[in-house]
Amino acid sequence: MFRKVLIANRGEIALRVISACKEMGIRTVAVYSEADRNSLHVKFADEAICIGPPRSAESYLNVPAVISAAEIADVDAIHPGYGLLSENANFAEVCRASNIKFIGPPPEVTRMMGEKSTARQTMKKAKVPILPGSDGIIASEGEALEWAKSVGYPVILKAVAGGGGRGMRICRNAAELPGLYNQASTEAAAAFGNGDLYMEKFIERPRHIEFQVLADEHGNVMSLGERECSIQRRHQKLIEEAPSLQITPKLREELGKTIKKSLENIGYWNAGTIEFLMDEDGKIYFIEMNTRIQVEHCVTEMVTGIDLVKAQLRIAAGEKLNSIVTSPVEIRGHAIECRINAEHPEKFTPSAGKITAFNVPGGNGVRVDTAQYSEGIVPPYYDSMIAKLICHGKDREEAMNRMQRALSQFVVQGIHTTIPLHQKIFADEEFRSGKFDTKFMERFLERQKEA
Ligand code: MV4
Repeated sequence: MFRKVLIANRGEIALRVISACKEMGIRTVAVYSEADRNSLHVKFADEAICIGPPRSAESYLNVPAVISAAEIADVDAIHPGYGLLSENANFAEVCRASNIKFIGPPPEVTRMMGEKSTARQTMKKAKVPILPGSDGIIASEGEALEWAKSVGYPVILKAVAGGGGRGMRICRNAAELPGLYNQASTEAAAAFGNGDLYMEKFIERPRHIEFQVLADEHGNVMSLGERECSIQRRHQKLIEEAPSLQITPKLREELGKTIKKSLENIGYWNAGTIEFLMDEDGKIYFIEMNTRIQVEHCVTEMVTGIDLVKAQLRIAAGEKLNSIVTSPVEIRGHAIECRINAEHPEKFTPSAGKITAFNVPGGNGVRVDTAQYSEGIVPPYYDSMIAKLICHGKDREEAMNRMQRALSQFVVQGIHTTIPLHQKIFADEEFRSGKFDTKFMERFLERQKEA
């Protein structure tokens, strides 16, 4: 096992990784920006190194600064967390060249999956269901028109380098396609430095369902079941749960097997997530793969009892999956996560500043992952998520009731948070019914306006 690990991240995920390391007897090195001097990840790591000014581009995203810190501290490995450098194949390559183990998949696979149309083709070859769409990049408006005609409108244009909704356009007829093609391409070029597009049949009211996988460096892959992530606003997830009410044990088993085979073929390792859309008929289609640990990994941990971050560390140290997960994966009960953001709950504008009071709920079936504390500062430079509140119950009903109880005991003063918004969602009949799709938040916010 590693002697010493550097955590190239901040906030709750940096603390999450530090916690896993502490329990495994691994020494930890935090890196931090000037704005994070008083952060808990700095306080709880064995060592901490300042790597630059507040802005991420000058600190957490500064590859030479992170690598220098790793060399000075003489670490064996780097855990990138999520976001920041976690899906940067160049960073993983620099780690490899510097003889530092990158805790994640090999850079070749990260690069391939980052190229969304290539990922689509790879999954198609492995018999994972994909949506009707283009075979690779669409080079011109003319080609786009041809594909749209063969696939049938509506279609969606997506950036090959994209993800998270940027460089995407929904197109409903041939007349509007050329304009939307140019908009999407221009937006993608500005955002990702790559304007290449591909195309899929557009699903009007999809559910977003994703499968968690673990894979070791000896060719063994395992599915840990799915998460339902349809409650989102502007491509930011607000609530995630496991399992999904839409996935039968049979479908879970079958998809799990298909996913396992597909990832064995490409030489994937470490933790990963396969994203699917489910249409109104319950058919499920691959859309993209995330080659990192995700924010919402905790709901999978709660229902499987598997510590995913410890698993990541053990996989990266060369252990085999069957020594990490020693009994068959079972889904026990139901878990739901609320992302608590420092935002105005109605305007959704960021709310940075000093937290004057902070009370975290606890008790049976409640988990809070946060790096915030009373008198702490929420800096304006980073993602607005300040805590994750995760509740487990014997079934969805108990998990929801527990969440309502825990939300009522979660006190954050001095800044605005999304806690009041979450309380309203958990009182909403459509949410409680479990029958919703990615358009839920639009409908919900309309209902709130009327009320
Ligand atoms: C789609 C889709 C419908 N059909 N693909 C959004 C983020 C990215 N990961 C994939 N996304 C979507 N892909 C097909 N073929 C619907 C979404 C989607 C969405 C699209 C436009 C505006 C808001 C959206 C919210 C959730 C999902």
